[in-house]
Amino acid sequence: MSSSELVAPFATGTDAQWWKSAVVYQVYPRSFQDSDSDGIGDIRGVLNRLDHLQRLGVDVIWLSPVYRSPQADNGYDISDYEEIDPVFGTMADFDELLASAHERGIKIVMDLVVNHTSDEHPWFVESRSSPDNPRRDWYWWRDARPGTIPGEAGSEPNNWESFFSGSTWEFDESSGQYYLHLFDRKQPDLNWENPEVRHAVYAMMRRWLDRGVDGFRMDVINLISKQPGLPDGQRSESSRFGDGFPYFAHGPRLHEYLREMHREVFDGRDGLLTVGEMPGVTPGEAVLFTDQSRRELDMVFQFEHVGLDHGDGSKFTHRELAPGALAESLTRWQDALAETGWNSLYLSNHDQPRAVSRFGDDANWWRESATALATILHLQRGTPYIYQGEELGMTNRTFSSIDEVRDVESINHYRDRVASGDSDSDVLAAIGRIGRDNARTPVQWDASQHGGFTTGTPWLAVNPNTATINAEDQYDVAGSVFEHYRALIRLRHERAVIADGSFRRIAVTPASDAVFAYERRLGNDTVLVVANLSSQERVVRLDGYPAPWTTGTLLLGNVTRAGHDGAQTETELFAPWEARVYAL
Ligand code: ISL
Repeated sequence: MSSSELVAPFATGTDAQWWKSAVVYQVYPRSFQDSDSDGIGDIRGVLNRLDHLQRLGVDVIWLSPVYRSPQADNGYDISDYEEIDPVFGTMADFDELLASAHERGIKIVMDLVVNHTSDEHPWFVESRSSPDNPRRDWYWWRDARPGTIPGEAGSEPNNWESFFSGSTWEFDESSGQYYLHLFDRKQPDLNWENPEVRHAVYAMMRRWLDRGVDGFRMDVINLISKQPGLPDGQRSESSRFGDGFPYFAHGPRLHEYLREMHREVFDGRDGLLTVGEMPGVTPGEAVLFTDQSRRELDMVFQFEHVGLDHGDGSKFTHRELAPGALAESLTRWQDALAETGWNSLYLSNHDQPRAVSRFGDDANWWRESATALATILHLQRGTPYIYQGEELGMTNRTFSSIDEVRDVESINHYRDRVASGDSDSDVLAAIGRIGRDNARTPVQWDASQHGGFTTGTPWLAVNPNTATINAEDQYDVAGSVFEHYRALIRLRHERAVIADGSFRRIAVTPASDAVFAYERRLGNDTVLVVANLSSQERVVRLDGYPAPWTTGTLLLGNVTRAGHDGAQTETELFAPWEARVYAL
């Protein structure tokens, strides 16, 4: 493919809210493309695949962490914010990637992981060295619970449970104190109460912007302010831990910190994008974080729709996804941020299972459900995010042994549950359904053994279905998942109504949970999306709405058909997972 054949990407221009018509693509570098045969993806690998991203037409790359890191959590444990980890390449490679992406009109947004560092970061090494070290207070050090013996189980300063199993407190023999880690024990939480910490982070962010990067995706940024006193969480009968979430999320100084960061880092700079990852954020709070006049963030990642299939207590406890629940949840967020604020739109990322396996029907209607889900997501009001491989319809895999699993969260969970008496096969089944390694198998570029990802041995096995699901087989193939994504991106770039229009859900009769219909409107321009999100045929009739199949123009669909029979009919038969987009 010569570069003249490539679709020119969206011209990002100078408009302050350019990201309203942009589409972001997440690269998880470890699994994207290996260039040096060590089995791990790297920055030169991303460079080698920029054609793919340009062909797709995306405007922005969100690059998961490439900083120096012991890789306890695949780079979300950073030991140097200003160096590139040798596993991913060098700073020269990074600069070349940035320049090359910019030449193609693609921006690069960095992952910013500042709720915690690695325990190997010099700041923590100093902090740990002695209770009087000037950096002691850069992290959360606490004594054992009064009346207990330091270091014994149950002596932790409070009863919070880590996201990655076990207590959030790690005992440090040499000082007899504990440090806080909401994630792995190799990820100590920074103490944002300390202004020196905040200003060190802001200075580091400014240096990246000076280098030319285009913004930040901020890892668990809603956890940086904690409730003073770090109170015990409420305990349930089933656990020795309490629920610390109300005390470590959305703490009292969160808005203050975000506004300070904005002032210190972003004021006076144009063309940037900021998105805060915020597990547990409510629509009301999201409006505040993303209200442009408050000068906090451009958008947030909310978690409501990716929690719909979580059972009580943990994500590993499954609850059947209720029909219609996804559309209902997405609609609630569209309505809540209709006037003020802005949504980010996503179905998957490196922490979630594959969207087509989770929300679609990858066994029977793989192509149809992957494209239907893409359609309903991308044409909402908000900025869509594509996670690598989603544009190919990549699926979950199965794990037949814990030895095939690499993710620290899944491995800790496995250890914990098997020690408590759960069976190996039950725990593996849960990991196969919801575990993070589903998303982290390497990108499937072609049908060869390792999918074109590496000529070495991949760090995590490539899904064997690369034989049938891969990029090479989808380029320029009408109706392929890839070409469908490409068409959706083009629609956003070409039609102001997709970027800026209002959203309104349209009811259908007979009422059906499976059908998601909505209208986008800007002035006289109206686009209507109708999708059957089920594996059964559905007869669709829109409530009090002119039948688009007789009055509208079909802009995009995912099922080939001869066309409407021409009769003036209010109802229309939708095939399983059929999605259509009409201009009215
Ligand atoms: O995947 C999850 C566990 O169920 C989420 O709770 C996840 O841990 C949460 O979304 C925060 O994710 C981010 O921070 C983590 C890192 O492991 C994730 O990869 C990152 O996206 C700690 O940095």
